[in-house]
Amino acid sequence: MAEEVVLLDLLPSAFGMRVRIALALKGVKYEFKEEDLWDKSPLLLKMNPVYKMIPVLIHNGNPISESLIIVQYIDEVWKDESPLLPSDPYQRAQAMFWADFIDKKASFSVLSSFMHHWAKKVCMAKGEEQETAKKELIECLKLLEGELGDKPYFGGENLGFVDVALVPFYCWFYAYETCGNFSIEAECPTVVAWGSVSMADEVVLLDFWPSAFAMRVRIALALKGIKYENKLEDLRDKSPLLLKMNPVHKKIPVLIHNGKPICESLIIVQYIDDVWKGESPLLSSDPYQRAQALFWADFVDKKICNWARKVCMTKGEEQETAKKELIECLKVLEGELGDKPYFGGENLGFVDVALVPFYCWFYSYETCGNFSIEAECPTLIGWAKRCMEKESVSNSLPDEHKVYRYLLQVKKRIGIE
Ligand SMILES: N[C@@H](CCC(=O)N[C@@H](CS)C(=O)NCC(=O)O)C(=O)O
Repeated sequence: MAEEVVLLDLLPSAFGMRVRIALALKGVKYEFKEEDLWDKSPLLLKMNPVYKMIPVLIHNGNPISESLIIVQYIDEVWKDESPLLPSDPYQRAQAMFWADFIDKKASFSVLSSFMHHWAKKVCMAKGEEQETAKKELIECLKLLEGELGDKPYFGGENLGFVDVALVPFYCWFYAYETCGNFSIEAECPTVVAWGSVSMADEVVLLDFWPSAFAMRVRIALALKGIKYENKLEDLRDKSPLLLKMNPVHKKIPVLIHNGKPICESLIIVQYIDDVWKGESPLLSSDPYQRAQALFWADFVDKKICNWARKVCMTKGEEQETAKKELIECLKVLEGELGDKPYFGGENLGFVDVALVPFYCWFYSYETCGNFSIEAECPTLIGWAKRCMEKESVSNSLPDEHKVYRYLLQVKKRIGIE
């Protein structure tokens, strides 16, 4: 049965953020419904009649309220991915204790109306009251620093329940510091360092602008809305980082996620889809559909790349054969597309991401081979244009004339006219 997961939430709510983080860690897809807390929806009043507050998770029609209880529920229902609470009863009780401490003592939301906690006072009070609040807030954070110790996360090597409970408040630190005119970092550097590590997913792409393989990765990252550092490689003078990160093939693209390298564009796109599950899923969860998508992406690598290279790099009969074969392969892909808008169906999928980068090379193939792909494969060109209407695609692909100029330089360098 398909899971129906709905979240009644409000974007700046730290309590809502807890639930969003837990759902993202578990890779659970859900419908986000923004509430107007000044004009609460009948659904919210019905689903949380006791507190009438967000967040409320509605799982297959059943409502769950109170953020920490929701996070615990999520952890129990979606057990396999990123466990948040330890299974050991004592460790579990300890995690619950600190999450409860955060809610009782250091609960920092300025929006929540029922609280008299220190952070709220830092933001809302003045004078002596504010000074006391600042002192108490720092004291609470120092206690949390003590609990963190020298572990990277409260949960140990990975984010756990206490991390999910506390980290949403990290994005409020700036507000507290500005209202209270003090520096949390000066007082509690460890908790600030923990916050920035928890927030940061360090993503680096070793890239080369005309590479269709690298474009696949750029598109996937854009579709998932992931910020990353782009490091352009000079393939004639490869960086020590590239040689270290891809010692087997020494090729771009390489994705470096929190220090760990992933190589081979199709494997990288799959990895991105696995890690950042929530947004724009690329591969179906159905094993057969998944296998089909992998088959066609592999076909692009085996057939299209091969014949396209020959169209550009050969002459005479060899080139004529390559043109014929390329067109034939593109027609096979047209057959697979059928009358769907995308290979992925209603939305861009894995095969679309694998194939569309080659569209910005079509002009080069056509110019080198003196033929028109559009005349032979109009459906495919219609598909490519549809893909290009998406910013995640068009912003990831270079101009086709620039690609052609690059190709001419390469041909000249290796002595092909
Ligand atoms: N199968 C690889 C192909 C990658 C590839 O061919 N990269 C080229 C640039 S387009 C490269 O790094 N070439 C450098 C070299 O061969 O030394 C993938 O999908 O990532």
